[in-house]
Amino acid sequence: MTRREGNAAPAAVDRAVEIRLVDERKTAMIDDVRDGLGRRQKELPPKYFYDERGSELFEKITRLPEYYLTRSERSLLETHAHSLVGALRPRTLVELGAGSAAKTRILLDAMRDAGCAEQYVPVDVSQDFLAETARQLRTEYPSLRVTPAVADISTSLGLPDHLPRPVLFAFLGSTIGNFDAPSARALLGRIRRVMRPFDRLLLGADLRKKRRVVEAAYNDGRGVTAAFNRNMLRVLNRELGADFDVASFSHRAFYSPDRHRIEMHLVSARDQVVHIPQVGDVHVTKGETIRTEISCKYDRPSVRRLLRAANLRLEQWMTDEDRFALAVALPRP
Ligand code: SAH
Ligand code: AVI
Repeated sequence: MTRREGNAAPAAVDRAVEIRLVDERKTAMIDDVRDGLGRRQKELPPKYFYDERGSELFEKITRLPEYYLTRSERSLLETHAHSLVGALRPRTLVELGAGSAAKTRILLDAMRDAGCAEQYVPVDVSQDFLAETARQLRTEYPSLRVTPAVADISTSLGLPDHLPRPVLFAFLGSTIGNFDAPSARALLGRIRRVMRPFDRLLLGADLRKKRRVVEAAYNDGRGVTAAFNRNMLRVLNRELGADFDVASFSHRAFYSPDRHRIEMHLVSARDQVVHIPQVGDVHVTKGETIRTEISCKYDRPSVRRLLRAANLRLEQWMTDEDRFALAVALPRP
């Protein structure tokens, strides 16, 4: 049964659900902040970048000359979408971390051209941004059923019960790289458990390459990535009533070749105490950093291993001059 089919008046049910979701988000945020800022290397989960402003800043990042990821993935999708969709003929596209779904239009167009497009389920934590994405897509694809799901995919996918099969699950943009290995395995395992034999996963993965190229992508000349990074503190100030002095934190991003990942940090310019209601006082020393994101980079064997650990099998591997890869995976029995 969907939410709107219950006995209570739909508006009242929706309001109650919304209040519960806001409460749950706040409780989870307090737990995450207490846990993350209590560690020796302070850290905060990257999902808190994405309020409406954060999502818009990310969109700006995708247009930066240094940020090759989006352009590479787009060109791969343009080259391969029709043959992928032609082979699978998915009736549903589920997209995790959909954001503005800018590149998704390439898949949706291919599904429409193949005459198989029935339903699109964009899943994202960024509630208002997701609602706007869904609104625009309903206008652009009037015969497509667009059913957005607000969910934190690190705990649950939040999918509707009955989806027309086969389903193509898309996890694009190399967002998988923002999860450490155990969380990435758990997330892919969650996807695997809702897959049926003819469903497929389309995974975007940024590839290992020269340090200078990767570091430039996360240290753009216009300071958009720095603003995106600092936005997390603004989110915590607004949602938790914290008093981070945002201007006293600077952006740092570096590639760790041993761990094959970018780390993004906020560096404190001075000794300070941050007051966070329901968390307490957090002491930050001059030069101390808060890690806000990791962005793992892959090669074919590491993607294959990651998929395998989640009981998925790599079926197809497409790359764009070894900058970025699209992997197609099927469920192992
Ligand atoms: N897929 C798009 C957007 C990538 S940005 C692209 O390829 O350009 C990452 C997206 O994932 C954002 O929209 C963000 O809100 C969402 N996101 C990040 N962490 C998430 C989480 N834990 N659960 C659900 N969505 C998440
Ligand atoms: C969403 N994610 C894959 C981006 C990345 O490249 O890791 C987020 C980002 N962080 C800084 N710039 C972009």
